[in-house]
Amino acid sequence: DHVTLSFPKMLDEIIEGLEKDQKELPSKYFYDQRGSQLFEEITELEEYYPTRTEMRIMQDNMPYIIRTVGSDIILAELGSGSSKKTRLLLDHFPSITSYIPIEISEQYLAKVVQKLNQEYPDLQIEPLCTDYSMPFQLPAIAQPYSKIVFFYPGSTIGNFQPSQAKAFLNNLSTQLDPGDGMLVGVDLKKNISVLETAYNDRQGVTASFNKNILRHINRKLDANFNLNNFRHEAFYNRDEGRIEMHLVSRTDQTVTIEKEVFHFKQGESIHTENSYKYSLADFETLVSEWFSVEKVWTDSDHYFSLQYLQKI
Ligand code: AVJ
Repeated sequence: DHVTLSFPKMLDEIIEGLEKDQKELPSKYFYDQRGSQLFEEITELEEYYPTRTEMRIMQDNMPYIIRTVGSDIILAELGSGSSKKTRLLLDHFPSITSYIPIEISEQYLAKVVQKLNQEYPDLQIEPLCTDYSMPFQLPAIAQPYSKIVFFYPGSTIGNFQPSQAKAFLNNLSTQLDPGDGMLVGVDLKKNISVLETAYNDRQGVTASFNKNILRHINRKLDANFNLNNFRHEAFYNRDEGRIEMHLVSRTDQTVTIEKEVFHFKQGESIHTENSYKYSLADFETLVSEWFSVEKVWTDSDHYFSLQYLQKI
């Protein structure tokens, strides 16, 4: 974990979050190997509509998507995880010059790249283990290519607050020339009960995923969170247009992280994740300083969208 989850930075970010009045933790720290696996389980849940809806949109529009994205491209995937959606593209895309999976969870990335190398022996894969919420540099590609396309599926862009999303888009766009692009999945505003059900599954996989952030901190840092002393909470915040996930303290308790002591009152929460839901118009406004929205594909329920943006 030398690149991003380096000890001092992780510690600083965690202490900073827990010192706030509303305690918070950066959601990227869900994703160690176990967290990535739990997220994979979430994507297969009946209640969690985004993954299968996005996959369906991709399958239903594949020739059109491929025509829009173009050929001889460098495909750089942000938060590549299991690369399952990329496989869909790779299987229909004869001419991806290089694939750059960008992923914070180092061991998970190594495992997935090893598998991809076996499955796609002709594909040039240049993995990049980094925290892409910070400025980063794409590796240099030796072969000729027509353009760079970032692939950012899953509505993971919804984890950023709008101001953070703009800073992120600004960073990304420094790596792009006009005509380069981004294929991005964006979850849409919808019936609140559909949203809340998706983040409160009956099997409690989302609860385990949420609590894994504490386990990850215990493992990486000298910390003593007791996972049983927190309960999962997820709800739609209508004013902010986002699902919020929290871990609520079941009792008054203290937790020590590298000699720093934190107090939790019974009922006090740690805010662990935002998942913004957009209208098509709001998303277009969000990106408009850097990108034009070239194409939008959605499902028949208008639950989710896949969008092709072009750098302007
Ligand atoms: C992968 C970040 C898009 O916000 O829906 C799933 C993560 N959190 N269940 C999301 C998540 C709780 C997911 N993203």
